[in-house]
Parts: sequence; structure tokens; C-alpha cells
Amino acid sequence: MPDAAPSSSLADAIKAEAARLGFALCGITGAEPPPHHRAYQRWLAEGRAGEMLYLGRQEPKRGDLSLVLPGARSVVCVALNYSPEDGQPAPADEQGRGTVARYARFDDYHETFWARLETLLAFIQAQSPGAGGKIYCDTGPITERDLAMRAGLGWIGKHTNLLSRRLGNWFFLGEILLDISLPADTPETTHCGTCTRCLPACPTGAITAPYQLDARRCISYLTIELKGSIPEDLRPLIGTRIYGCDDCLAACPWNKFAVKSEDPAVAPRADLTAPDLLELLALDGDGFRARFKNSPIKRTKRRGLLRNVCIALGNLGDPRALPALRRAAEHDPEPLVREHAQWAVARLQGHALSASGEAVSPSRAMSAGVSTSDSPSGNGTHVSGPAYE
Ligand code: B12
Ligand code: SF4
Ligand code: SF4
Repeated sequence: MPDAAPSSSLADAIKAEAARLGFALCGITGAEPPPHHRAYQRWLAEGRAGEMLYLGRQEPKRGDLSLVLPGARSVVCVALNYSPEDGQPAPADEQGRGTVARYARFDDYHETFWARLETLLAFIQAQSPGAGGKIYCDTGPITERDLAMRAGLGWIGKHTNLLSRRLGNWFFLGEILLDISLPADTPETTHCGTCTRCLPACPTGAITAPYQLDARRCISYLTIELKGSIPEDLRPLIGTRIYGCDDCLAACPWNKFAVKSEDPAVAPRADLTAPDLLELLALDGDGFRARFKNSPIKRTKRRGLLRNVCIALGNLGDPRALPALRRAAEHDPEPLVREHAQWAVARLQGHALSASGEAVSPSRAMSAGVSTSDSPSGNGTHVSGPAYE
């Protein structure tokens, strides 16, 4: 697009349209490289991205937005609030239920979000004919939190997520890259102060220092992004979390300003909020596809979710899960599921023995071939957090 003076009336109109579309926040920044690109490069070089190899492939584009959209000039950043009513994470359930991160308790947000961003881009193009634009939300080669902070939406907290004085930290980010100039908003400054609550709240110690996340230890990575076997030393720390994790976010005191979202697109689905673990373990391929058709959980495929379910059942310590776990350990068609079911069986047997006064590690119980009663009267130890080891 030819040079033109940035139009503040267009910027105001975009923000009004974003609000009409249900975005809780909207701000604008220039298309210069994101401020923490060096930190991103270091993070990659240290191997902290684990198996998320796409993050390395995206590096050049993330550092130069004109490789994403030739002539990129501005970025419109928006936030979609998904704050639930209660302000607390769902408690780990004592009746054999798994914990799903809040953002995955409703239909896949990517589709809703994408459709609204398309409407917003069409609005911009109607106001500014010929403007080129590209939409992103989560999947693209841009560093969303960095850009959103520069657009004034909030600041990157020590847990590495963006938080806002108006919303706390329960919101998604989305962007429209544009090849037209728009007046930039004032970047937000950090307001974490001396607070460090999110660091010890992490069950696996994944936040290794303020603003530093080792994704390889993050339960969100382990339960969603990692395709293979979950490292054994981390399994007990995962508790009953079967898809994502919210602990560092839930610890943040700024959530007292969170406003419950009334958006029907993010209304929690009862069947996704605390699913029954044995019911999930019984799903075959068709059952999995039918149940998670519109849910973000389909991302893990059946094998990934059942892997997580086995870990949760092992951690719950209820021996009533043993028959189903033994069946999975022997007969599940997926080697990944069989391996995690074997781990869970061994762990439950270890629980049962230690409850009877004998200290036995799951691996010793496994190698000794120790068996235990499947009786529902078994006094299963309920385990649900980092303190249970
Ligand atoms: C890869 C990824 C992950 C990975 C890695 C997470 C991470 N922190 O990077 C995993 C799978 C672990 C993950 C988990 C989650 N994710 Co995620 N994820 C992404 C993705 C695709 C890329 C993130 C990225 O670039 N990481 C690179 C590394 C280097 O980033 P970093 O560790 O945060 O380091 C940066 C900062 O710390 C900063 N920095 C360094 N030093 C300093 C110093 C100061 C003072 C400051 C201010 C900043 C700063 O610079 C670094 C480079 O930018 C983005 C979407 C996108 N394209 O941006 C979504 C995104 C970040 N994820 C999101 C969400 C919701 C989550 C979860 C909450 C989901 C869940 N409940 O399970 C968790 C939160 C875990 C956590 N504590 O971060 C949202 C966050 C929304 C928000 N309000 O911030 C995003 C933006 C998706 C979206 N469009 O909404 N995610
Ligand atoms: S999402 Fe969970 S595991 Fe990941 S950094 Fe936050 S508290 Fe730790
Ligand atoms: S818990 Fe404290 S340190 Fe962590 S992000 Fe929130 S305000 Fe910042």
C-alpha cells in the first residue's frame, strides 16, 4: 500500500468493531520485530521448546513480519476473554475424574476466534479498500504475547502469559497483520512487582526463573504437544491433569479483576469439564472422534489422551481402576497406551502396598509382579497435586 498518514479515525472504528464482535481488548502496534526476539532465539537454542520443532522453523518470520506479510506495517491485537464464573480451577475430583484446563472446556476456540477475525479484517478492508491483511490466532509464526504487550493489551507476567489489569489472565490472543499504517497504542508496562506466586505454584518446576519457561517440564506441553512417552519422573507430578494445566495462571492475584465471560462461544461444556477417567479409557477410535469432534482435545488423538488418562488413574490411587488398566495394559491397540497403563498398574500396586505399611515403589512392585485386590472397598489414596509424592 502507498504511504498514507496513519488514520486515528480508522483505528477507533476498528476498536469499536472489535468490541462489537466480542473482543474484550483491542490495541494496535507497528510491525517492527517483537521486543523479546533475542530471548526467543536463546530459548530455542537451549532446547526449551522440546519437540515443538515448528517453533524453530518459524524463527525467521517471527523476527521479520514482512516475511509473513510483504509490506507489513501494523498489527491489530485482540483478546477473547474466557474467564469462567468461579475464579478457581476445577478441583481434582475424588470420584475418578480428570482435570481439563479451562481453555479446553468449550468447543475449539480457534474456529470461533478465526471467524470473528475474518469479519474484523473484512470490516477493515471495507474502510480501507486494497489493504492487505493476514489473520493469526495461536498457530502462526508470530510471537503473540510480545506484540500484544506492545499494543498495550497487557504485560507478560513471570509465568510468561499475558495478563491485564482489566481481565486477569484468562484470555486468548489473536492478531491481524496489515500493510497499512495505523497509529500505535502505548505499550503496557509490567505490574508483577515483587510478586512471585506463580513460580512455586507450578507442579513440575517448569517456570525455572521469572519469565523463563522450560516447556519440556510444562504439563501443558507434556499432555498436549508431546506425542510420545511422558518422562517417568514427571508422571507423578501431573496429578489428574489430562489436558493442559492452569496452576500458574490460577495463582495470579490479578485474576481478582477477571470479569466472567458471557460469550456463549466459551461457555464450559459439562462433558469436558471433569470427564470420568474410566469412561475415557474405554473409548475406541470412533468413540473418541465422536466425543471430541468439536473440542480442542481432539489434538492429542485417542492415543495421547488415553496416555494421559492412564497417568491420572495411576496418580489417583484408586484400586477400582485396576481391572480396566490391566485390560488396557495388555490389549490396547496402541503401544503408547499399553506402556502408560502398565505404569499406572504398577503405581496403583505400589499405593496399595504402601497403604498396608510397606514402602514399595511402583517400579519395584512391577518387577516383583505383585498383585493386589481389585475390590472397590480398597482404601485408595487420593493424590491430586505436587505434594503427594
Ligand atoms: C508454544 C506455545 C506453548 C508452549 C510453550 C509455552 C510458552 N510459555 O512459550 C506450551 C505447550 C507449554 C504452552 C502452554 C500454554 N499455553 Co501456549 N502457546 C504457545 C505459542 C504457540 C507460542 C509461544 C512462544 O512463542 N513461546 C516461545 C517462548 C520463548 O516464549 P516464553 O517462554 O514465554 O518467553 C518469552 C517471554 O518470557 C519474554 N521474556 C523473556 N524475558 C522477559 C523479561 C521481561 C521483563 C518480560 C516482560 C518478558 C520477557 O520473551 C520470550 C520471547 O517472547 C503461543 C501462540 C503464539 N504464536 O505466540 C501460545 C500461547 C502463548 N499459549 C496460550 C495459552 C492459553 C497456553 C496455556 C495457558 C494453555 C493451558 N492452560 O494449558 C499454557 C500456559 C503455560 C505457560 N505458563 O506459558 C495463549 C496465551 C494467552 C495469554 N493470555 O498469554 C497463546 C498466546 C495462544 C493464544 N493465541 O491465545 N503454549
Ligand atoms: S501450565 Fe502448569 S506446568 Fe505449565 S508452567 Fe504453568 S503451572 Fe507449570
Ligand atoms: S502470579 Fe505474580 S508474578 Fe506471577 S504473573 Fe501474576 S502477578 Fe506476576
